[in-house]
Amino acid sequence: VLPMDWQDALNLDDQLTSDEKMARDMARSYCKEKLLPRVVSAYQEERFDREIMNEMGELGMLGSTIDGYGCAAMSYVAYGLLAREVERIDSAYRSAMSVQSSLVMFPINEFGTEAHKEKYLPRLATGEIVGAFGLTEPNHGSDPAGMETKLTKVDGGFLLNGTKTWITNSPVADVFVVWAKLDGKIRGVILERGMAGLETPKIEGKLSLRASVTGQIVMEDVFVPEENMFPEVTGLKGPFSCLNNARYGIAWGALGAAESCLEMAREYTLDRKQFGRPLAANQLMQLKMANMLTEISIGLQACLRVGRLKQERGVFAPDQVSLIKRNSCGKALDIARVARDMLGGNGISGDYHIIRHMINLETVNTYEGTHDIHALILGRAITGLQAFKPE
Ligand code: TGC
Ligand code: FAD
Repeated sequence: VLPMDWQDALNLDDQLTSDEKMARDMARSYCKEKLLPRVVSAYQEERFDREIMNEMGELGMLGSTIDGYGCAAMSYVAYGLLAREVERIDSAYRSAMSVQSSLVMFPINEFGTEAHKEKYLPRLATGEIVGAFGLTEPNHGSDPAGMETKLTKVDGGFLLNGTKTWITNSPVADVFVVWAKLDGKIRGVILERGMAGLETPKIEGKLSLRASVTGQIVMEDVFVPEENMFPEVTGLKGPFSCLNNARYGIAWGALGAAESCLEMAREYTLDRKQFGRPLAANQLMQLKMANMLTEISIGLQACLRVGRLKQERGVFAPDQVSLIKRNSCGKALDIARVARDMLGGNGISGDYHIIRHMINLETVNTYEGTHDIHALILGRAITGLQAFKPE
């Protein structure tokens, strides 16, 4: 009989290239040495350490799938593996990496002019500058088609008015990819900190994703030069193409958080004795861990499959990304809740990490399309009928 390694139950390792394994191992060491020691205080103090972007940049973890402009040209599977390692520590750190890579560098590389790419990508890749992505508005979250942020044509460019909210990294960002309507059509523009009329107030008092800084982008008659607009892309497929990439990374990342919860619950219940024997010797505990391992292992295989399909076909099938984003986030949240319970009173202590993952995963299950919005995307794919809104 071949033994099963519970830490790699379906032999994911065998399906990775040597470059992918190297990227994963590099990220794992970095996360353990640099991110883990700071995360408990960062979460408690609601603090995002800006230098994390420089550290990730130095290791090629920003815009890692882009070829050129100082980026690492890794495979999409390697990008997923990075997200999984980073989110083992905290979803906030994966969020910082996702936004920079998938929501800022990706659209500049995909939709930007050569001048945009040369101006921004090398510095985003090193973490010298930080980017943010503005789609969500106070009155339009799940339904960005209704956005109110508006561009008005003026001499040499546009005036931009509106408010984006719940924007990861906006208070510390140097550049902003913002989506707004021009004559009723959605367009993307690049803004820079310091433009007159642009403010980025921080949203205080979050109880989830506290090691990430979140804010608004408030734009009052911001003059945007014509050359700051993405020239070709119009409509929702602009922002949604970025979301396909970010959602894919999240699907891997959320399972990293779940793996971390399983590892901690296993270790704790092996050490902790009640009624004269380790908690892990109880069938109820083993059932919980068996369920966790099953969901994590199957979920990772699904992420790997979607990553390989992207490599083969060059694009993501968005509904497949919805399937794995929804599955990973929902399952990871369930796993974190059960793992929290397995630690009893200690389960609510920050020192044991699980409750932090659990509370973070509430955000991860909501942003980039909520669990139910992805169910409706899948429902539409199954039935051909959209259920988001009245026809
Ligand atoms: P719908 O009619 O479905 O589509 C409109 C146009 O967009 C195209 N499209 C896509 N293109 C590429 N990829 C996708 N995933 C696409 N989905 C749609 C579509 O082909 C169509 O193009 P065209 O040329 O025919 O016009 O649009 P709808 O208004 O009915 O939207 C439906 C719905 C609900 C699925 C969509 O609005 C949605 O996904 N809502 C969720 C919003 C969301 O995910 N927001 C995320 C904000 S960013 C964020 O959360 C960052 S967190 C970062 C972090 O910290 O990690
Ligand atoms: P709503 O759309 O109001 O949804 C509320 C509830 O209603 C949800 O349960 C939803 O599933 C449900 N619902 C909505 N429509 C339907 C329907 N038709 N049928 C059934 N149920 C429905 N956005 C950005 O643009 N950039 C960022 O960097 C970013 N970072 C974020 C960071 C954090 C910490 C958070 C919390 C959010 C962030 N977001 C960002 C915003 C995020 O994408 C939105 O919160 C998300 O898309 C949901 O929108 P909403 O909050 O307006 O909720």
